[in-house]
Amino acid sequence: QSDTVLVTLADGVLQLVLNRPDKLNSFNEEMHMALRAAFERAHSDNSVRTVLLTGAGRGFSAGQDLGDRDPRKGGPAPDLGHTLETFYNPTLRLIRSLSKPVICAVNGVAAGAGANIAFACDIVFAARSAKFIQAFSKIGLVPDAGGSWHLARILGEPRAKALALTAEPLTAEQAAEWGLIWKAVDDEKLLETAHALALSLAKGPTRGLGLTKQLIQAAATNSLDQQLDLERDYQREAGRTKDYAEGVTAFLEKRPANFRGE
Ligand code: T3D
Repeated sequence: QSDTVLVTLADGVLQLVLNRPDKLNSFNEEMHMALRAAFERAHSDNSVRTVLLTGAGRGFSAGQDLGDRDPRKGGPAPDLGHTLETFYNPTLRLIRSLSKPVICAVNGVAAGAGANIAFACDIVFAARSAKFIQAFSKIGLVPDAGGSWHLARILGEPRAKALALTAEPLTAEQAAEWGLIWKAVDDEKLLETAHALALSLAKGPTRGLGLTKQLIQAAATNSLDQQLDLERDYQREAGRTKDYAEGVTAFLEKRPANFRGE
C-alpha cells in the first residue's frame, strides 16, 4: 500500500489523507493510483459507509505535480488527454458514482485539479484559511477534473469564466457563499467537524443516502418528468430496505434508529 494516501477505516468511515505534504499533496502517478484504489475499495467494501477525504500538512492539494511535467527534461510533449482519461477522470467518476456520502475537509490551498476534486465531493467543509484556485490558466491549461462542469453549473457562466480565466484565489467563505462548498469552518475545528458528520452519516441508512445522492446528481440533466419518475423508482427501492423498516419502527417506538446500511 502506498503512503501517498493514508487510508484508515473506523466506525464505517473510510478516511483518506492525501499525503505528499512537501509538494502540497500534488498528484504524481503513485498518488493517483492510491486514491483511485481507495475509492474502488469504498465501492466494494460494505463496511465502508462514508468516505472522508482530506490532506496532510498545510495544503489540501495543488493539483497535478508539475515536476512530472517538466519540459526541460526533453522528450515529446505529454498527451494530457491521456493522463486525464487514465488518472483524473476515473477517480472523478468513482466519487460521483459511489452510492455513499463523500465528505471533503479542505485543510488548506486547493489548486487546479485539487480544487475540482474537492468540488466533486458531496459535502465539502473548508478551513477558513483555505483558498480555491483554478490555477490552470496560469500555465496554459483548461479546467479539468470536472471543474468546468461544476463551476459553470453551480456558479453560472460569469463567475465560472472569471475564476477560470483569472485564476484568482477564492476564499473558503466566498466559496461557501457562492454555494461551491457546504461550510467554511475555523481551521482548528475543521477535521473534528467533518469527522463528526462523517461518523453520523456512517450510522445512517446507507442505501437511502446513496440513492439520495444519485437522485440529486441526476437532477442536473433530467427534466422534471424524468426526475419524478426517478423519485418514484428510488423511493420504491428505498422503501424495500431494512433501514426504512427500522427507521419507521424506531419512530413509532420513540427510540433512536439503529441503521445497518441494509
Ligand atoms: O498534467 C496533467 O496530467 C493534466 C492535468 C492537470 C491538472 C492540474 O491540476 S494543472 C494545475 C497544476 N497546479 C498548479 O498549477 C498549481 C501550482 N502551485 C501553485 O500555484 C502554488 O504552489 C499554490 C498557489 C498552490 C500554493 O502557493 P504557496 O506559496 O502557498 O506554496 P509554494 O511555495 O508555491 O509551494 C510549496 C511547495 O510545494 C513548493 O516546493 P518547494 O519549493 O518548497 O520545494 C512547490 O514547488 C511545491 N508545489 C506546489 N504546487 C506544486 C508543487 N510541486 C509540484 N507540483 C505542484 N502542482
